[in-house]
Amino acid sequence: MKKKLTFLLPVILTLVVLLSGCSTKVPKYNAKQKLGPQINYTITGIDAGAGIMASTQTALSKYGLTQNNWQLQTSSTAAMTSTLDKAIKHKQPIVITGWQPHWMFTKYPIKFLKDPKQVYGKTESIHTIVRKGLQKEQPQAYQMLDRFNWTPAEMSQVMMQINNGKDPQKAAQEWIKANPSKVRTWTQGIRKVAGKPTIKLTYVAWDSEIASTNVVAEVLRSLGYNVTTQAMEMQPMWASIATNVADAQVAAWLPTTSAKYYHDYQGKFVDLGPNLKGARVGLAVPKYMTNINSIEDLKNK
Ligand code: PBE
Repeated sequence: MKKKLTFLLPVILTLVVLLSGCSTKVPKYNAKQKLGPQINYTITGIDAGAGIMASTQTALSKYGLTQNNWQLQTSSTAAMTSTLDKAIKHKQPIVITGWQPHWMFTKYPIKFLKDPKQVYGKTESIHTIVRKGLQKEQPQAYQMLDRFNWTPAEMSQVMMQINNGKDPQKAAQEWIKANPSKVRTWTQGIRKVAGKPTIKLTYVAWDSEIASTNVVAEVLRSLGYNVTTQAMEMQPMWASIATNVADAQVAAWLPTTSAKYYHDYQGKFVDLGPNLKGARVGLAVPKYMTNINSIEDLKNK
């Protein structure tokens, strides 16, 4: 009996997988039916620590969606974009946590939902945050970090290369090579340092931050620094700067997305201001969901 069961187990498991595969197959988006039930009142999110997740929880309550059974599903950027990919292939309904710059807006026909209550804010800037004392101890690195700034289009170029499979460091090196005049505005007049002092950069492994951190790291290396980069969750990233364990991060989405940590650690870091302007955060849906244009539509349509 036992033997038979062991033999049957793989067969049973395969059946279960196949059957559940069928039952989770969502039908195409139907504009004539309420959206909520079509997607189980679920917004597809990313990693729990991301600011966009906290903002989305606020949105759920401010727009009265929590009482309406709406929920936010935690996953990862990679899992979310792969779910989005499948939904779009089959014209299925989906609501995701979206942001720009990101290749999801280049690769897929998606649109931001209007946010009349301004939960996610209008536009955001990404700021460079360094530890106290860096200016005094590593003035060249400080100066380069202070000057570092680029456009969403420039960041997207690096992100796209990485999304196409290029190694992030290689993508950063190639972008630097292809954009010498831009890079010069960050480095001109800064003399190279001797003795290879170490600069520690921390970041969260979001696509935008993988791109920016690698570019900054390569430029600092060209100035003679030994640069280490370490990926971590958002809270430890802020803590690493506040406790002088790391030197800098270029991943502070403000004024809304990183607001919690910006306020929690206020006074324990130096804010060098925006390195990128015109970022945006919100909820997004495929463009074929033509009647869903505002977060309010999640409740009413
Ligand atoms: N993001 C990308 C991050 C910041 C960078 C929007 C996913 C977040 O904290 O939500």
